[in-house]
Amino acid sequence: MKKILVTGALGQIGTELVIYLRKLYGETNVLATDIRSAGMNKGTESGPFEILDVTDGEKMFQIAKQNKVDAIIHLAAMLSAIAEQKPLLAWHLNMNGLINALETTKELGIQLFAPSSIAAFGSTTPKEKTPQNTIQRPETMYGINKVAGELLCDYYHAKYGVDTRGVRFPGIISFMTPPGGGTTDYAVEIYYAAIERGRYESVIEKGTYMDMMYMPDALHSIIQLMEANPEKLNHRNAYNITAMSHDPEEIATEIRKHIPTFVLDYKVEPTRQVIADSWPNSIDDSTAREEWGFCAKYNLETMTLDMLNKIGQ
Ligand code: AKB
Repeated sequence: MKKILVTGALGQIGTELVIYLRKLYGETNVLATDIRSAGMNKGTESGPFEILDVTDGEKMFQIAKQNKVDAIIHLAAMLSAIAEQKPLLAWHLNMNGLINALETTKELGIQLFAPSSIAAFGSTTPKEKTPQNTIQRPETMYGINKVAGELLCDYYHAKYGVDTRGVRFPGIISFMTPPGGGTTDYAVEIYYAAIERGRYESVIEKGTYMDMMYMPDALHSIIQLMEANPEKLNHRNAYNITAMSHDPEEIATEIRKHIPTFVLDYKVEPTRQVIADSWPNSIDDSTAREEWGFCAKYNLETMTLDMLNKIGQ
């Protein structure tokens, strides 16, 4: 049975991924790691957990070696909006964390999943149906980290044969653990606010479209790509994937089908808006569909229904 180490296991994706992986591969075969203690998170407490600061390469290597892991899923990162406030810290965490994961997987001859993001595109990238291979000149520190990360993962694959794989995640919507410091976070907050207060003040302007995906599709995509036949993977780092593209108004309209009195106001936050304006309106994920069968199940309608039900419970 495959043994997997997850970094950033207490984050938005990590929390749910660890639970999902443990169901698939067995409790003891998934080692959750994070810079914080697992006591803060019930789901991750059920199996092995180690404190790991991903900028400590020696510790990452030792933990991976001692636990004889076959793969690292490297999720620890600083997201786009907060990275604009702390660019040097973002570079340190995002780049050194990744280089340590690449060195560890190279030395141990194991697999690496390192996610990229729609942030890897910039304002000179074609905005509609952004192709798999296109201009990538992002204007944010996070985006620069992501492009550099994609190139490094390809480099380690070509030069050292490391089995690196990655996707360009859109904004991920979920109800278990909130995201922190991202530009797409509003699309999660809006659901909580709808249930708790019946109104929401969006930091992102109406008419701003960004790609989104519901968590179950994001989790499935990671496993599907990790298990895909390597011979079919011509664009390892990283594949465009998406499920939907919406602006705040469209999400609000969908919420109003369930909460008719829901009110959406705007208090646009300039930092996040500039970032959102530089990202694609919608990306083309046909390469992921062709090479490893990616196919999202949730759309805005089915996701909204599930989000409201789960938050309302
Ligand atoms: C962010 O908004 O920074 C992230 C992302 C799209 O990578 N959710």
